[in-house]
Amino acid sequence: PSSFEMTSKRFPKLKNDLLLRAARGEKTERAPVWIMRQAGRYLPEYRKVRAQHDFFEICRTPELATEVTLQPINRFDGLLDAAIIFSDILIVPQALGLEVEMVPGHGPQIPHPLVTPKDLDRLTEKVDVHKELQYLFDAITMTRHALNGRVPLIGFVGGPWTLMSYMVEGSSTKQWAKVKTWIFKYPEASHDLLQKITDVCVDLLVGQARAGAQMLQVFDSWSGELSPRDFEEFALYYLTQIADRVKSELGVDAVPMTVFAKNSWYALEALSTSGYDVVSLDWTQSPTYARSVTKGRVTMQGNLDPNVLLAGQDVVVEETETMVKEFYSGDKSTRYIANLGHGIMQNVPVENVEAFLKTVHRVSRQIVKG
Ligand code: 1CP
Repeated sequence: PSSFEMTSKRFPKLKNDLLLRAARGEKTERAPVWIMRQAGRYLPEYRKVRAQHDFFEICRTPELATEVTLQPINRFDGLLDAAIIFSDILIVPQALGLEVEMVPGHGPQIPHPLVTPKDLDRLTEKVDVHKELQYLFDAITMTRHALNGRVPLIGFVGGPWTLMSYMVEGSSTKQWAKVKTWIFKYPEASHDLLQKITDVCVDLLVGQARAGAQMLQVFDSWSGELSPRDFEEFALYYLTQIADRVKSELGVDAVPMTVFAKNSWYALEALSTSGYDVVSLDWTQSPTYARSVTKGRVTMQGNLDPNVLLAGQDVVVEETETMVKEFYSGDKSTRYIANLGHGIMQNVPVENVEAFLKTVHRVSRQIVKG
């Protein structure tokens, strides 16, 4: 066994396994809850670390990544049921040989994006994730120890389509004209690129689980830009491949996996049979609709509009209560993990986050108790 596998056997015992039980479809005494992008700019303690260090420097320094991952766990002590490792989806394009900068106020920028299929020659032929991204595995192992079993640790990657979008657009242009040109004008090269990205994602997820991640999430944040047919060909095919390959490579050590294909409401049924244990929902589909489509095959995660947290605390409580009740709809055995429908915004008041978490605890516990 590798050094990771050796270390993993000595991890502290998990004291709160609500998230993992909910993911596997087991009964929980209340809904587990965590927040996409919970470690980040809405926290003053994060901004303090960020003022002293470059974004990717934090990712690459296990001590800093561990510190930042634990910030929301410590601040909302006992209220969060998961930690998610501090990193970014864009470490995959970096491993493939593209330069990525994090420009404050603008998000990620790739100064030399892929323009035509000829540019695929610029990508690293065969990526060794242990050479390029070992720091992530080290950060995960260190964080898992530092968590001391308080909550499970989630590892993640970006979905291949979303990563291809960044690699071709060069930033989050929110227009997708360049990457759409690729799929319509160069479909074969697009598939070559998506497959290359997928191979790295598989290795990266397997490595994260072996390093100590207890659950894995794939963020396909821009999948909703595709037509249903193109989603199937350019996104779903690779998402399914990731779940299959990661689970078979991990074998008996497989961990639950979540897929988040934002705005791809039309694909909900397909996603619920794509090999993932959990489907993370954005706010554009109602819990009632999601229940009726997924029929208990998977655990549903989500889906409060992140903008609700910008309103008053009374609104946060009311909206959260309505969401939780609708997910359960009177059925205590509903497979459910509470979350937002997308990442938390940077200007959210911290008290509203606490109100969201406390409301999920209170309302879901009440429902399950009956
Ligand atoms: O707490 C956590 O959730 C862990 C850290 C995390 C995660 C899961 C970060 C830190 N990024 C991500 C995933 C990620 N990154 C996604 C998928 C989830 C989502 O859609 O929100 C995407 C699309 C990115 C790309 C990215 N990186 C963006 C989005 C740009 C856009 O177009 O909206 C941004 C702003 C970043 C930078 C970033 N990543 C993470 C943080 C805290 C930040 C802020 C950068 C800073 O501190 O300057």
